[in-house]
Amino acid sequence: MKLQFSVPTMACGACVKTITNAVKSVDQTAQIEADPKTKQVAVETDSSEAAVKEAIEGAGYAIA
Ligand SMILES: [Cu+2]
Repeated sequence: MKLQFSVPTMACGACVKTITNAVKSVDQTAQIEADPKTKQVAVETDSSEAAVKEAIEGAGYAIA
């Protein structure tokens, strides 16, 4: 399924990398599109929304 998150503190490429790695730790095959300009993270995954959310928040990024 396709999930969409708003991550206001995602500011640069390093943030994108951190968030991408965090999501991949939950689902290695996940497709992640993260844009620091729009603060949007789109994730195509078979994992649950709760698991992906927890991974992103666990990496230090609050979800709006
Ligand atoms: Cu950053």
